Amino acid sequence: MLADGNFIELNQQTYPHCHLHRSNPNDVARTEGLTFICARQMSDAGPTNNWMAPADAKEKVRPLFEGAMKGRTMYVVPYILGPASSPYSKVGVEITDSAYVAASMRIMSRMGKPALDRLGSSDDFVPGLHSLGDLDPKRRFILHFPEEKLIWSVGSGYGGNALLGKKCFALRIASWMAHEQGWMAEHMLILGLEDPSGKVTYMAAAFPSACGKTNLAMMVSTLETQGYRVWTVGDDIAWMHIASDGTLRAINPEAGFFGVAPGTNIKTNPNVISAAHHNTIFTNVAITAKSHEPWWEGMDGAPPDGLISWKGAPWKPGSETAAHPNARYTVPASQSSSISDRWEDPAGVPISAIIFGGRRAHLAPLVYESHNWQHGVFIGATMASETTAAATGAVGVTRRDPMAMLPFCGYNMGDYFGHWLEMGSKLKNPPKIFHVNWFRRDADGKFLWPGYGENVRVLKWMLDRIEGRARATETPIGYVPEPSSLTLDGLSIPRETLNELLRVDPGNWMEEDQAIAKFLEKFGDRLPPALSQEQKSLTARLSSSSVATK
Ligand code: TSX
Ligand code: MN
Repeated sequence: MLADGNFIELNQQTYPHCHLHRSNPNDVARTEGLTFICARQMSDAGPTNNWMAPADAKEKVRPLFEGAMKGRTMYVVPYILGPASSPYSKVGVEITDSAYVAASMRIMSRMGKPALDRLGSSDDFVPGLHSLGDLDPKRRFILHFPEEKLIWSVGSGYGGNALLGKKCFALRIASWMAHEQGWMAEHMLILGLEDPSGKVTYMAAAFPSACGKTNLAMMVSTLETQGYRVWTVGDDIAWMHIASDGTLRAINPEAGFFGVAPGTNIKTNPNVISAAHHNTIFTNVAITAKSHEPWWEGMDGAPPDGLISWKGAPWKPGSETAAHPNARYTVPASQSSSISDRWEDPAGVPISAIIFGGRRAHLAPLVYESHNWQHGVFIGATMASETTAAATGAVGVTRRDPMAMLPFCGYNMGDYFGHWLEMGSKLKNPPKIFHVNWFRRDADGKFLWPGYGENVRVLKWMLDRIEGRARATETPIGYVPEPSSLTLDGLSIPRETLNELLRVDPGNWMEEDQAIAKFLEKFGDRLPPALSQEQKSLTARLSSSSVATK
């Protein structure tokens, strides 16, 4: 890869065994418009997915593979998703003509011999066929055949389109399998919150993009002196099964972190910064011309002199960023000092809380708890984030992203909501479901909550709720913390700010409720009746809007 230019060597003193890969400038992100669920019935892909009939898709895309690998090296990449010895893990085999994909899969999965050993002579694996093709987006297709558990991807070498174990298998194909087999494949981080006695409580959390999921998964607690610490099990995907004792057990199907670099620094995520100093592949970051060290916007202060942009040209301050906004690090999970000692537990970790969230400038309180599992599923199904980056269009537009699965649910999302409801009824003591919003602003546009390591205070409140210690106030949307039940010592948050963080405005929520009702219509007769009932109950509670202390 060094010889053919696929890799550029980084500074081997300060970044040992680290390399830079530059992708084609027209191939820098997942392409959802070119991603298809090829189920026999269009209705099984549902209203939120692109669909092609399986035979039509194969006929259309097969010619793009013909001769595509001529003169290239073909890599056969067997891999395990999940700990090698876990009954919940699954095997895939990816065929690819990209050395970058093969090298990345070695970090992101258990690749090679462990996978062949696990597979033996079994044919129980998900085949994935990948070719770079000619990288022309007009000849790019990411196809999923869930009924035969098959993936075809051509025309892109970018992570989520090309590392077929990640979004294609671990989320889209796996969510279909999970629906068939009675488990869950979710776009969730998994963390453990250690309390002063040393007991660890595990939580899984789903957020839309740009909410800092990886940062939360690897958070450095500001309550460490009080004995509260956060351990990382995973930062992106959770596979969750109901164990024989009725608990929900989560494994991380991945073995690495494929994270967005820009914005990552010693303050926002110290653990990943120190982890990504060795054995790391960087994609589309800038580098310093003299010392060959990676750089990106938001790493620290001003850009250093002599930067080479992600496109390989000398960079000058101006319109384009030095690193691509979607530049990435690919780093082994084991290298994070926050990694949980149970991150490879074959039995998974028991999940006590599920957290949904989003970026809401004025609507959602810092945290609230659902009345029960069914109400929690309604909260997840209707979660939304307001857009920030000017690059993605209008700022402040509300985008609904149910369970953060909109681009990743491999089947009809109405059926997916139904599956969530059914899972809850099978769990002996279902996890509590919460919603968080780190992004509420005051009238001047200032963030009300300091976020980052201080979020442990919100996690602690959840733990106290689970253990029956913390008091909450019932509101039309769920239970919000009684201000005194939040641990705020060492933080100087004025009482008015706290009230504003926890406020539920019935007027604003009535507007939200109308938007939710409209959104749910999209799922037609595949929407579980329980969710329309939840929506109607919300309307009723908002109308009467009585507030009582539980
Ligand atoms: O990741 C974030 N988290 C979770 C951290 C564990 N971000 C970054 C989001 C983009 C990926 C946040 N941004 C968080 C947060 O909790 N909160 C905010 C908003 C915010 C930004 C800057 C400040 C405070 C809040 N700065 C100061 O208060 C000085
Ligand atoms: Mn993700």
